[in-house]
Amino acid sequence: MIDKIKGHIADVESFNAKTKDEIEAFRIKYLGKKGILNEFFAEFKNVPNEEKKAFGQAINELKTSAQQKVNVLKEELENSQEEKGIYGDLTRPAEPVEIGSRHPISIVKNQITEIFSNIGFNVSEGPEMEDDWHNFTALNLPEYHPARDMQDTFFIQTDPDILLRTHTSSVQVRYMEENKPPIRTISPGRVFRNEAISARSHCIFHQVEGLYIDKDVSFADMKQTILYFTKQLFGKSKIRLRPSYFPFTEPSAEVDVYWGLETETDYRITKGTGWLEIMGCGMVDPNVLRNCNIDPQEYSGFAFGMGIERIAMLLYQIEDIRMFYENDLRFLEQFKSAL
Ligand code: 2U9
Repeated sequence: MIDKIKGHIADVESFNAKTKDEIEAFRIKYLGKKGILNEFFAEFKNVPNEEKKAFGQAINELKTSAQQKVNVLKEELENSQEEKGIYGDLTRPAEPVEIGSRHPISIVKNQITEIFSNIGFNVSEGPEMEDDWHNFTALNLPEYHPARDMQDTFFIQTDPDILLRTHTSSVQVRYMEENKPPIRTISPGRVFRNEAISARSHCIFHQVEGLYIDKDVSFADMKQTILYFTKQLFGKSKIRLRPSYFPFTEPSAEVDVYWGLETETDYRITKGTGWLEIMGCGMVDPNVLRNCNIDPQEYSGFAFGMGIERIAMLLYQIEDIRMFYENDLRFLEQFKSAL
């Protein structure tokens, strides 16, 4: 009997199969319910006691080698099929590819950047963690200047000299320190203000600030540049400048765009006036130029700044600024853009 089993083990070891069906037939022959192994197991009770141990070992050996053979043959078959066609079934439907969409803040930032780059502005970037000089002092906001209270600041640990920038004007201070006029640069970026979060404002938001320095740059140049920008971005060609105050510009102004009063939404967002405030601007204060090693006798310039969230909320009629930071796909998937 044991010799018979040994004969089967030899057969199993020398067995080969090329197809799935052959392997399955082999499996059934040895390991199936009515297979050879079960026949031997049924025979076990008739084996004399002194032979039981050797018999048991032999059928276990047969079982293991049959199982191993089935596994090895199946694996070989799979590998050879993969080799035959590494691309698999070319007629099968393709995997669906989910195409992501750009974040609305990036879309609007890219649009603004594009509009200004078409009239010769480059893009400058700088650190989000700033020192007091670049964020405040160089911008005509010396220590104890009351205007510093206008922007509640996040300081880094206990060092009062290191902070999270409250505006991207700091980038432009750096740019002026490193470049000679003529300067035409815009600085998009993330800024931080220690403000309570609500539907209208957030402690982290994005700005684009612009700076133009050259000989004989006038207030009229600024006005025309801003008008060009509002026409391009909003398709609106009426603006007004209201006097305002910023420590880094003099004179300073708030820019309103005439949005119109055609729809109910126009009424609501303009509070019935038709006008919408979209940015601030002004002629760069001579002190700021001096702080950045530019002679105010020789050069003048204008600067402007806007909040990207505010503009994106107007363009897309988004009611709550917090939507930008929640990463809700139902919100984000609505924005498709080539830019
Ligand atoms: C330098 C000198 C002057 C940048 C300017 C504004 C006016 C302005 C605000 C709009 C909404 C910031 O996001 S906001 O809160 N900004 O109104 N920004 S002029 O003036 C500069 C910049 C750099 C060297």
